[in-house]
Amino acid sequence: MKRSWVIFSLASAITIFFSLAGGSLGVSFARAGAAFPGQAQAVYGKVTPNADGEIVAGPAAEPNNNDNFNFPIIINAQPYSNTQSVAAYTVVGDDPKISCNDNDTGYATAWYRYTPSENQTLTISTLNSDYDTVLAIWTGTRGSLTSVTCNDDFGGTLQSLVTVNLTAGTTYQIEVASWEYIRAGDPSSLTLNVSLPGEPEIVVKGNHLSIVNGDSTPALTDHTDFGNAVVPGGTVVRTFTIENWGSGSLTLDGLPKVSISGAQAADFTVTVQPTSPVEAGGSTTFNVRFSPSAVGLRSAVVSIANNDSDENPFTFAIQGTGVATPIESYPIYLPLIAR
Ligand SMILES: [Ca+2]
Ligand SMILES: [Ca+2]
Ligand SMILES: [Ca+2]
Repeated sequence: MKRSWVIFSLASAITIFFSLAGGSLGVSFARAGAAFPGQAQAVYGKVTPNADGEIVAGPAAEPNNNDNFNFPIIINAQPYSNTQSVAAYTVVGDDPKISCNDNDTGYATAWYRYTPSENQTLTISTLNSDYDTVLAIWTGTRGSLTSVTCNDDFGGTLQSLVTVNLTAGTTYQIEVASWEYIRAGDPSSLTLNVSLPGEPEIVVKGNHLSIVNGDSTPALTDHTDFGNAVVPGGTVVRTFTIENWGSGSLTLDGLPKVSISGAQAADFTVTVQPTSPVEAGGSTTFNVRFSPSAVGLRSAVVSIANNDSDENPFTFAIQGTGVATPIESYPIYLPLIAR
């Protein structure tokens, strides 16, 4: 087949007329400078004129995020963790069929890319994502991918985990597909983890938000700021979650497992301790009760001893504010004295 091509820039709301001789040909689109039709890459879409030779609606532009194979998130080093949303992510015509996926290509594909500088064995997982993932590792280029390995459901979860031998200098395309179609409002939080096999990865959350290890700025949003409690007697209880995003068992080896230190440590009590160990992909919770002994800002530090090699102990600051008991008011009735 013979092809012709032109390069031009487009502004919005401009109408372009194509003249195609020789029958019902289609028009393909590619980004300038990228590969063009026939080279299998960077084809943005193809439209075919109707019987009157008109193209009434062009193809949707491909997104410029890692929904698109051409815009992967580049992983530069490991251990690596990233959480993102795949809401509104799509599957396109040249997304590959995944051999371990009984749902063909799957849906809502997201792409990462990693090129190791040395031979490595790594564990790559989607543990702690909140939807049914399929994970596939490929080499090659768009539309011409060779499967290295893949996994649908790992260890009784709907998430995925592979341990793979990687060769120095080879570029690996890491694909996460959703097993099923993701509708608006469906769970769509993807967590991708890359770590050495058998390593745990601790993640601590308050109010469903990750708390950074060493966090020294308590916030109401992630419950590290407990807010106000009345002195005396008022209490505020917060629940925190410890998750294991790694592939090895996470051991909480403190005694107690969660301890409180700092200036006003006595105002904070761990009323429910977490359980240990936390298996790969698992989680546990603990409760902290704030009961201020004095008015004003009360501060302390939570510490969690564990076997995550680069986050032991895991610590974060907490605070709350003691407020005075409201003064109750009583109406006073004075006798009216007639003079
Ligand atoms: Ca996609
Ligand atoms: Ca799955
Ligand atoms: Ca870690």
